[in-house]
Amino acid sequence: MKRAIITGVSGQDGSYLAELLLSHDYEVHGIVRKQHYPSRPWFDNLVRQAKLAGQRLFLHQITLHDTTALQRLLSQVCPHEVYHLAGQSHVGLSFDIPESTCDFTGMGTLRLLEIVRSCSPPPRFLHASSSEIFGIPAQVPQDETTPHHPVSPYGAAKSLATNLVRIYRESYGLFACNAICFNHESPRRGTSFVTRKITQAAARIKLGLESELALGDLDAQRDWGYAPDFVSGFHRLLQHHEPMDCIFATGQLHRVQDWLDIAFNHLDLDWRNYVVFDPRFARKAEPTLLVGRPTRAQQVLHWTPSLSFDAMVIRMVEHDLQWQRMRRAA
Ligand code: G4F
Repeated sequence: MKRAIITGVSGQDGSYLAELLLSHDYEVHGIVRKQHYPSRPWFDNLVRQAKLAGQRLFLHQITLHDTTALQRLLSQVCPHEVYHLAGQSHVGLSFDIPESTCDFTGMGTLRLLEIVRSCSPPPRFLHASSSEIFGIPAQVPQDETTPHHPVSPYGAAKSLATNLVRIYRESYGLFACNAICFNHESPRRGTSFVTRKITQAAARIKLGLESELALGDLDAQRDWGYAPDFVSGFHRLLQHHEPMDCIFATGQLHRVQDWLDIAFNHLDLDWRNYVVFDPRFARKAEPTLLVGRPTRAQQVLHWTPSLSFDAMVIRMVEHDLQWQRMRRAA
C-alpha cells in the first residue's frame, strides 16, 4: 500500500486529492491547521467515509513552521509521495500580509524540501505552483519555459518556491515536481474567490436572500479549469518515470463577466440588475493574459480536462442553489 502526505488536505484541492488517493488504495496522511478543521462539510464527510472504509485517512495538526513536528511525521510515516498544497492562496490578501505570505509559501516550501532531502529514501515531492509566477508574461500562452515575472507578493513567493523545487531536483536529484496550475474552481472553492462568490451570490439572489453583489474588475481574464481534473494531473505527474515541471490549464481565456453571464442566465436573472463595483476588490496590479499551454500534460501525462467552462459554472451554480435551499430549510 502506498502512503502519501498532503499539506492543505482540508482545502479544495487537498480534499479532492485525498479522495482520489483513497480510491487508489493509498494510506493518506493529511496535515491540517487546527483553526481550519473541522469546518467544511465536504471534508467532514470525507473523514466519515474514510473511517468507514477502514482507517486509511489520518489527520495531523501541524503548522508548516514547526520543522521538528514535520520531520517527526515524515520519519514515522515514511511516505512514498508528498503533495505540498498548503499556503496563503489569496493574491489580493498577499498585498496586506506580504511577510507571512512569503514566509509560509516560500520558506515553508524550503523547510519541507530540506526535510524530504533528509529522508532515506526521499519521497516523491509535488509542489502546487501557480500561474501567478508569470504575472505580466513575456509570451502568450505560457508554458514550462516561460520566464517568471510576478506582479504580487503571492506571485513572488510562488516563484521562489517553484525555483527551489527545480533547484532541489537538479542539485540533489530529488524526484521533485512543480504542478504549475492556472485557476481551478469547483463547488468547494472558497467564497472569497471571484468564481464561487458569483455562483453563491447568484443562488442567494434567486432565492431572495440577497439583492446585491459587489465585485472588482469584471474585465479581468483568467484560464479557469475544473479542480478535480487538476488533482488527477498531480497524481499522474508523480507516477511519471522522471521528475519534471508541468503546466495544468485549459488553454482558454474567459472574463469575470462570462461567469456572471452564464451563472445568472442559468437562473433566468440579469446580473446587471444586481452587480455593483467596489474598489476594495480591485487589485493594486493585475496579471495580464494568463493562459496556459498544457501540451506537456496532454502529451506526456495523457491529461485532459473533463468539463467545459460552461458546464463547470453551471455545476457550481446548481450546487450553491441546492446548498442555500438546504440551509434555508434547516
Ligand atoms: O478568484 P480570484 O481571487 O483568483 P486569482 O487572483 O486569479 O488567484 C487564484 O488563482 C491563482 C492561479 O491558479 C492561484 F495561484 C491563487 O492561489 C488563486 O487560487 O480573482 C480572479 C480575478 C482577478 O483578476 C480579480 O481581480 O477576478 C478579479 N475579481 C473581480 N472582482 C475579483 C473580484 N476577485 C475576487 N477575489 N473578488 C472580487 O470581488
